[in-house]
Amino acid sequence: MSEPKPIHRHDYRPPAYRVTDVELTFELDPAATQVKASLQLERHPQSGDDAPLELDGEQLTLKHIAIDGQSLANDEYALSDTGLTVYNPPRQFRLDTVVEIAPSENTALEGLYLSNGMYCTQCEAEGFRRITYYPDRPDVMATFATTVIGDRASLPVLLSNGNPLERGELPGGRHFVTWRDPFPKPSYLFALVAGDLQKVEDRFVTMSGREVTLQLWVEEENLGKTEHAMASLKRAMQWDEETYGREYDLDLFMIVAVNDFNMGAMENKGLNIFNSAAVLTHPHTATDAAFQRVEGIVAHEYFHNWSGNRVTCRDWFQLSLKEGFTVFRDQCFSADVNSAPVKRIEDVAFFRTAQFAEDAGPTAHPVRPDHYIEIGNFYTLTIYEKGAEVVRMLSNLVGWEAFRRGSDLYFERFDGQAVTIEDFVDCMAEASGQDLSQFMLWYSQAGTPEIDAYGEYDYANAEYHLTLRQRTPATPGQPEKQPLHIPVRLGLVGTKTGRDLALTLEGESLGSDGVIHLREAEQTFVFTDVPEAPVPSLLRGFSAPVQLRFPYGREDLAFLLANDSDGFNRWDAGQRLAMLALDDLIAAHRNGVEKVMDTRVVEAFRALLERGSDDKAVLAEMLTLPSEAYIAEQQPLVDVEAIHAARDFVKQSLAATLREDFLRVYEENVSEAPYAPEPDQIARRSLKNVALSYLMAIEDEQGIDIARRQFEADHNMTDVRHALTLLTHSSRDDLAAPALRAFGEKWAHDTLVMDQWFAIQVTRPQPDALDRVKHLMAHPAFSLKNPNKVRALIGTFANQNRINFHRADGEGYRLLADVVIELNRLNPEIAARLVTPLTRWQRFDESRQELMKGELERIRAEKLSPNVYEVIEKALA
Ligand code: B3K
Ligand code: ZN
Repeated sequence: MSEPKPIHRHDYRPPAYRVTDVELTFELDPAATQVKASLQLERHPQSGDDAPLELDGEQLTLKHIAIDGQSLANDEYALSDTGLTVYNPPRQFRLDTVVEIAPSENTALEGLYLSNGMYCTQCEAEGFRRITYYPDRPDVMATFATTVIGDRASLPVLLSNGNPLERGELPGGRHFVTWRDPFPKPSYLFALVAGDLQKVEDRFVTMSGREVTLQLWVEEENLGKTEHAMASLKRAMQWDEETYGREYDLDLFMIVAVNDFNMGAMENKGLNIFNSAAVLTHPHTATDAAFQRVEGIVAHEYFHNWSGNRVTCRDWFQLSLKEGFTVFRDQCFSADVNSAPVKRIEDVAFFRTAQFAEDAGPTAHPVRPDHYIEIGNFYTLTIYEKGAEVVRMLSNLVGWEAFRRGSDLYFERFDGQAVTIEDFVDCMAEASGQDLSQFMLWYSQAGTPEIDAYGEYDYANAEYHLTLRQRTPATPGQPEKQPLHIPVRLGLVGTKTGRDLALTLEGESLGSDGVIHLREAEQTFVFTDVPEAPVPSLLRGFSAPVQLRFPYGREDLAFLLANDSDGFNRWDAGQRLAMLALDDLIAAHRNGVEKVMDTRVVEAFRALLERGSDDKAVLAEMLTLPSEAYIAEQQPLVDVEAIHAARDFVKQSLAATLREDFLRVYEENVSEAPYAPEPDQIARRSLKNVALSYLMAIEDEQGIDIARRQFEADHNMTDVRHALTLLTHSSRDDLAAPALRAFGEKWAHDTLVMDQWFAIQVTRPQPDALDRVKHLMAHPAFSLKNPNKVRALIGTFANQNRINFHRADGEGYRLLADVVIELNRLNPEIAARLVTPLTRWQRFDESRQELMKGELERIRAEKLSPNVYEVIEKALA
């Protein structure tokens, strides 16, 4: 077996031929769909006369090939497993091909496949080559006309990109629809859907007064779950007009919900295809978190119409150009329409857990990678979330107005083109007049920068000296790192007043909340006219994706938790305070000494509970302890049991001491109002449910009673799921079993709710969790072919049930490896993603390291897809 070879960014060459127009005709059939393609091609002026035409193509059966109507002789072209070469084509010509493909056999869910009897496509990044022979690269942009032919009775709805041109009947009970997309696009944005679907329709009038028809296509039983997505879409359209001056460009915008989908959703031009979990909601089936996720993803895909579709990527190394920018845009949108501080807290809490872990592991890569084997492995937290943090830093560095001018320039200058990250950053530099050359290192250097900060108050001179030292640890292939340009937003909080002091740096006033620019390996910033000793509040709002350490005392943190004017840093002070206490308890557990709860943490929590807050959602976040995954990220070596025990101990101690407060907070926030996914209601529910978690931590009768009643009251999925989780995770089977049974029976017909039912059970801390996973894999609602099921059951277990996945006997690892081996054959993209927890073996004790590596070796012995091969090779390098 030949090893797959990496592709290097520096090897980029423009295509030898460009495609101007494409005509496609699909005759749909599960086992033998016929795809006719007619491409108008033109040789690039810089390519030689003898340049062959290279087209990508995989798993296609070629039936016919002709140039300008002349069939090609066998020696005029060559076929391989990965494509088709045509020798000596003319300078300008039409290429006609006919191929046959088998959607029903497509379990990888790339290209054209079947989901629940519905035909659908996923072409990003390289799925179009499984549909027809084509230069399947983002820098080839063409207009597409697509005719879809199918059986009228079973496939009444036939969709593709753009506008419908023509439709009609055909012999044999078939019908057709022809679509035309006037905007030139790369093949990865092609889409086709055919099935028995129903639509919900609405309209949006753009800022220039054009009317756009909005359609959401779903299976009939889901018609009642579309309202929120449609409302979100309209909000997103309006937000993009108001915030970026961008309006929608076609007369029709369609979203289709499908059950089998590798990712959340896909931004195909005019025809977004969504994982049903990322679009369907109903108060009884979806939690607040799901409502918010749907809103964010609908917006994200819509925003891609400009940041991604109108202006796209030159090559896949530039992926973060569209993804980082679009995530930044959807984050700002969600912050604007919900609680901004909570959105930031949630995003950063996730980022510092999951992206930091990626950056510290064997698959670490820069926001713009230099090479890859399989681009499908690079839809990562680094490309998406760190990419968004980099764009956020840019917007903060140049200021919103210059950023907006820069984005206007970018969209206007590059409209209809496939461009690079430099093109984007150059627009920002041009619009702001700033030198962003050092900043570019954020795109090329992998790893999480660490900043060690020290501060000293000079009473005699009323100065505060702040020294920052930066260092980025080595990552695979990048042993040496250079100092980055890091914006650090900060305040100095006066210890007497509890207020932000005015910041004066080298004679310049920065207001009371300012940004300093760290560019050197070490820099000291001297603030003058500081009238009292301050506690520094550093990296406010997480102004850069770094790990910042400062030798805070616990009093300092309690002080910031109570006084910091920056909501984000107030939360962060609480997290840091809890971390100090947790560190002690982890050590106590390891040393076998009695655990003692830090009273300062208890008092800080008591103060929070008593004082309350205007923003209940922020308060709920402040009362939430760092997750086991985050705690693990902060340890030099992960001690799974000690982390679990320490966190449990803190939770129970807080619950026991502050029981009355939690009870009061719970009761104050109960509401009978009809469910709405609005910020105020969501905030109350989260606060109430955090309180209930504490009450259930000690499992006293009153807590149990409340949880049971909340479950039975059946008001909305947020409350029901939370109560069910607490009952299921309790130590009492007489609580868990009946609730799970009732829920499972009630929702057996709803695949998205069953996903939640799986996830709730496999996160149980009880030692039977692993057996349950195995048992549930045989459940009729489970299928390895459905990515949502795999994520809900296996992914959730491996990523969120740390104590059981990392069982000392290695059974958790073995189970994961077994599933990865099977999925490697069925769906390589999902398999490569699922194996991630095993790749982090370096973080654990020796015995677990051996067990994890053993499983990785066992996977390596299989005949691997390029996806899994690349991840395993990195993990074992
Ligand atoms: N652009 C898609 C990514 C799909 C790629 C799958 N291999 C989703 C998104 O970021 O909007
Ligand atoms: Zn995206």
